[in-house]
Amino acid sequence: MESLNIAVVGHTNVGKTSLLRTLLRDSTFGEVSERPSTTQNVLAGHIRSPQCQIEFYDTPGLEDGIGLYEYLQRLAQHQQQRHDGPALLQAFLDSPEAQVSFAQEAKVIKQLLRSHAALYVIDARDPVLPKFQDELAILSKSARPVLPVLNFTASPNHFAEQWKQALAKVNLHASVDFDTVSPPRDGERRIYTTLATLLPEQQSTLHALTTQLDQHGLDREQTASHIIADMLVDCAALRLTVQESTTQSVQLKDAVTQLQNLVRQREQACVSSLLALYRFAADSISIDDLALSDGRWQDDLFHPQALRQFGISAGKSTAAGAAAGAGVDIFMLGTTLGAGTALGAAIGGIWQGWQSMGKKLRDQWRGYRELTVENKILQLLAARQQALAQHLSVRAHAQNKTQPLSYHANTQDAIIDYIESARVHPQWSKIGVSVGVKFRLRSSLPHADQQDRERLCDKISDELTKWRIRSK
Ligand SMILES: Nc1nc2c(ncn2[C@@H]2O[C@H](COP(=O)(O)OP(=O)(O)OP(=O)(O)O)[C@@H](O)[C@H]2O)c(=O)[nH]1
Ligand SMILES: [Mg+2]
Repeated sequence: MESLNIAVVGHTNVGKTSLLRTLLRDSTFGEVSERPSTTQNVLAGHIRSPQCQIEFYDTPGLEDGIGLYEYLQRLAQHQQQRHDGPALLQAFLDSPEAQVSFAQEAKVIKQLLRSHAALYVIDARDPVLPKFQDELAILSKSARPVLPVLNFTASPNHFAEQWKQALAKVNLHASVDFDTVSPPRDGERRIYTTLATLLPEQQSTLHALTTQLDQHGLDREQTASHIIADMLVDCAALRLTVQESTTQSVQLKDAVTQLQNLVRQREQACVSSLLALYRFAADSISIDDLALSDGRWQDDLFHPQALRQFGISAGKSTAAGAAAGAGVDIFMLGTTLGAGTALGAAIGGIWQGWQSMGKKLRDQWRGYRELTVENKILQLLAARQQALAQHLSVRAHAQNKTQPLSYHANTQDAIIDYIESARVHPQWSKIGVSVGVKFRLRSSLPHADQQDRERLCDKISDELTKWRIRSK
């Protein structure tokens, strides 16, 4: 399949590379900086699928549009076909000036002549100056469709209207308002649908691209839910065993700390997976940097303030702090469970498990206590990761500063009921526990268990997706 080649051109520092980061959903594409002339060479990025293949070319800024336009005019006087724009541009590329005075501009023109169309990026905060009009006059000689992209339109003061009038005067009647850092919801789609009107023979490719973008968006949402559900099941099923005699001792505190650290690490792994899914660099966002719109999201997972931020009541046990086992349910598996039918029934699976353990094993378990992660913490984990997924799904890849999360998560009871059901299946947790445990976790689950775990993850994941869609 022949690829559709699109050059991204414009004055220096107008956001060409940033636009490509956003369109390619790649926060690592090229180099972006506040200083001019950051991009020195043409850099390609692509979107490829069986249905469409698009190559984008980032180019250096057109710095001396005025000088180049004057040079082209002089060159045209000696040209036989003075109305053949592409031939004139080729004559420029073949001239010594393309190596010397206009080396940077020559790279842009060369790429333009190799492309099917160009996106001309404009910093709409700039008034329409002659240098930009000269740039447009040069581009028009390429005989390639040019789609102006009015960037920085989310800034308070911009001249987008004046730009549209000026563009119409050079027969550029279609343009798209954009902002690479805070892109309008349908901005990307409008770029492609407008391009399709300028490139009728590429309509099916561009249509396939927009369909693919929609489908990928849906797929990403579902995968994000699965990533979160998997983490929640891992944390809900996580169990640490300590000797009963150590209940009031330093060891219990250590075990609580260990459990908390394991949960923190598992949450961080979930953050990393979500960043990779939405194609953000692993170090582009840390969980501590994320702010809620009404305050910082920097409190530790096990701090009552963290719960309050997400509208989860801290309750007495958690508010009492870590010494009382913040975020941790402590229940006896030994004597209490062995004798107390009520508790056994309440935690169903464990009771069943206890009965089927056999005497030898039961005797081994007597005198031990188990630590698991409290429901409120599971709720908070769900809320935080949901907020993160919501944020990443709309965050532009050109954005270099972390913006506050405008989304307020609210946990749903249905989800917590599902999540909690994993508590009685300690073997479902993939979290590696080595110190302080009585039994090592199984490295691989029996098939039936694997299927049950998958089914639960699917259920939780469906609920998570519905929840995010409702909150949009
Ligand atoms: N607020 C805001 N900032 C933007 C936008 N587009 C780009 N920027 C910022 O503007 C600066 C220049 O962006 P680049 O993408 O490097 O611009 P460029 O056109 O590729 O620049 P050169 O490669 O030097 O020609 C960076 O600091 C970007 O973060 C936008 O739409 N809104
Ligand atoms: Mg650049």
